[in-house]
Formats: sequence, C-alpha cells, structure tokens
Amino acid sequence: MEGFVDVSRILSGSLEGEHVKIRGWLHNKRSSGGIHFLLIRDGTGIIQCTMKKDKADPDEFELVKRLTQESTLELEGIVRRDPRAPDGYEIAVERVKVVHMAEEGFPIAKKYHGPDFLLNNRHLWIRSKKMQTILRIRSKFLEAAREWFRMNEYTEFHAPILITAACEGGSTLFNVKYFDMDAYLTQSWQLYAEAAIASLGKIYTIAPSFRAEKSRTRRHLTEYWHLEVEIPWCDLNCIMKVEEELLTHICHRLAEEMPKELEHFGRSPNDLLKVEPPFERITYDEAVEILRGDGIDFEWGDDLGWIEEKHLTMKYDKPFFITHYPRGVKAFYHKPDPKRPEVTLSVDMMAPEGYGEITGGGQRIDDVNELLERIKEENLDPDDYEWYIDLRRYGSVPHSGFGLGVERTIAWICKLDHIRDAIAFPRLINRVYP
Ligand code: NSS
Repeated sequence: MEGFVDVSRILSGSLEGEHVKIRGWLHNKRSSGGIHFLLIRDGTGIIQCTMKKDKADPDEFELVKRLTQESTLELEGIVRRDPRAPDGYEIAVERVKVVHMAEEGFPIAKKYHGPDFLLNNRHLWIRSKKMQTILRIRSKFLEAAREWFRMNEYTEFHAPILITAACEGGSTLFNVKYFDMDAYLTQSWQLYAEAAIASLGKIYTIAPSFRAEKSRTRRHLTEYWHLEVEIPWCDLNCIMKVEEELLTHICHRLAEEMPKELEHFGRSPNDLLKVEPPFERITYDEAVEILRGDGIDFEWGDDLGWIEEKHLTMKYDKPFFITHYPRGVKAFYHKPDPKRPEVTLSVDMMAPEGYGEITGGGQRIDDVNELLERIKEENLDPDDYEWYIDLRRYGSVPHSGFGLGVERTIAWICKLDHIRDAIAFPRLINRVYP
C-alpha cells in the first residue's frame, strides 16, 4: 500500500534512521512520565513506538492517552535502533491518526485466561503473539511442502469432501443429509486418489478431513488438515522414502527461515536440522517387544494406543517409522505382507518426544480377489466399493500412499501441549463456535 511500510521491514533493520509511516492495531500501551510506549501490530510484526510529550502535538498526545487496546491507527516517525525495544528497533512518533477507536474492555487482558475462555474468544485470541507465531509457522510449513512437491513434479489433485463410503472405518464418519440420500464427510482422499493415479501419476493434496472423534484427547480434532500423497509403481519402502524426504525438507526450511518463531516455543532450530533421512524403522513386532521389555502389558494384535505411542516416542529425539501392523488393526485396503499375511505392508510415522503418530499409510492391495476378501473380512458391503474395486480390474499397479496430519505435526514442531492450538478455529467434540 502506498506510503506505508511493513513492520517486518523495519525490524529487519533496513530502514534505520528513516522517516516512515505504518498502520496497524494497538497491541498494548503503557505510559510513563511524559512518554507513551505503544506496541503496534500490523500483521507482519509488532513494533514499539514511543511518543514524547515535549515533541508531540498536544492534542495528539492527549488522544493517544485515551487510546483503547486494539484501536487502529496510522502513525509516522523516525526509525531508531534501540536495544531496549523488544525487537531492537522502535519508531520515535511524530504524528498519529486514529482510524478506529476500539470499544473499552477488549476481552483478552494481560492476565491468565483459562482455555475455555480463550476458545470462546478465539476470533480475538488469534491476534496474540502465540497464535500469530503458530499460524505463520503453519503457513511456512505448507509452503515448504508445496515447494517440495513442485521440485519433485507432483500434481495437486482434489477429491470430493461429500462421499458415500468409509475409507477408515465407519465409527468416525460424520453423516450428512444429501437431499433425499445419505452421505458422509470424507475421512481421507485416498480412495479417489487411487483412481486418479491412473490419470495423473504421482499426486498430492492438502485438504480438510473429518472424523467424528467422540473422545476428548490432546491429539484429535473433528476437522483437520490432511496432507496426502498417492504414487503408482511404489512399494512400502518407496513411500517411506517419500515421507522422510518431504518431512526433512519441511523441517529444514522452518529451521532456516523461522528460527526466532521456533525458539518462541522452546524449539531449537537444531532439533529440526537434525531430522535427516533415513529415519529409523522398527516393526510393530519390535515395538511390542520394547513395550513388554519396559513392563507394559500389551497383547500382540492390539492397536498401539496413545499410552503405547507416548512411551515409545519418548525414547526418540527424531521422527521414526513403525511398519507391518497386524491386519486386524488396519483398514481394509492395506496390502497383507505376502511373506506373512497376518501383518500388512503398512507404516505410521511417529513424532518423537512423546507426540506419537503423525502419518499413516503404506502399500495398497492391487489384486481384485485379495481386495474382495478383505472387504468381506471387515464386514463391508462390496456394493459400496464397486467403483474402487474396478481400479483393480482395469490396469492395476502396485501403489502406495500416506496421509499426514498437519496439526499433529505442527503440534510436535512447536512443542504444543494440545492440538487445538495448531489451527486457528479448532473443531472439537464440544466445539464448533466461533
Ligand atoms: O487414518 S489415518 O492414519 N490414515 C488415513 O486416513 C489414510 N487413508 C491416509 C492415506 O494413506 N492417504 O490418518 C492419517 C493421519 C494420522 O496419522 C494423523 O496424523 C491424522 O491423519 N489424523 C488426525 N489428526 C487430527 N485429528 C484427528 N482426529 C485425526 N485423525 C487422523
């Protein structure tokens, strides 16, 4: 916009000594003696602005005295380097124009607020330094992912959100009335992606997925962003390589471009630079042995739950893979291991430090009869999957894919203790507002 500069440019140091105009929101204000200290937030950063009584227009100085938190204003002055300013630079204010005097009583005060209060006021809380920083990291995360897909010549493909058959089992489907029919909200793009690889080759998407999760946990949303990949001519090993390369690229980009933001959450950029392929691989069987060795009572064939994943991932400081889960705990499309059909060619990526699963995927069944057998075994209706079964009739290929939970991965990267803070407006079992 003409005449106004971004706060981020000032904080980068390139405008020292210059006369600038900025505009933004009054993030905070304090006055001491004859000086007002204003923190101005403009969407690119927050900068301290000082206004001295003896240098200012008396009316403007009085006006600023009455300024309420979150009022919007335009302001001009000289950029100065000052080690006492929060980010090393400040503006010595010469003129101020108020665009909107906010109402008194901005609900979020400088004191402790409980999580429910902040969730009820999420539309205002996203202005906080914490949420701003997370949302910027999230944006950079997705930018880096797209960059990797572009460098590696993937095509972005969009699958429908309104669907008729479960991908991940019926228990977490959201029902939708679709005129006089029943439909659901998608849990994953996967079944449609398997159709699209015969048209486009290797593909990816970044889209919302929905799960009617009835439990309150720190790692489940009912609406989350799902980064998914599907690749023809790709086996279990191939898909693990893709996952580790993609996550490494994202981690390195964040470490290089957002070190300050990461440190805001106590995440050292070095932790992310340490992420390098190949990630360690352990089998489900080995995971079970580790758990039992540590005195955890666990039956072979059960799914690894939160307690088990937490225990295992506390032992690691980098992401790693768990492969070959039993067929009983994985969805119908997972290919049973030809050498050992009681387990599947499946893989979940685990985030370290107690975070647990961030991706799920593996090699898909490519044989029509094997697929029909698994559909029956899972008590699904083959009629619901007729078009999907067709894909094994007309040009079937070995193929694999995975889905990464964007919020779960960001929660690990930013060391968040609840997944709800990895997204601006979280949807949880008891919350769809605001
Ligand atoms: O159920 S998954 O393990 N796998 C799939 O949906 C496959 N159909 C993906 C694929 O192969 N294309 O979900 C994948 C990931 C999982 O590892 C989590 O990181 C994330 O999706 N996920 C969730 N994140 C947040 N909230 C909830 N409820 C949730 N469920 C899964």
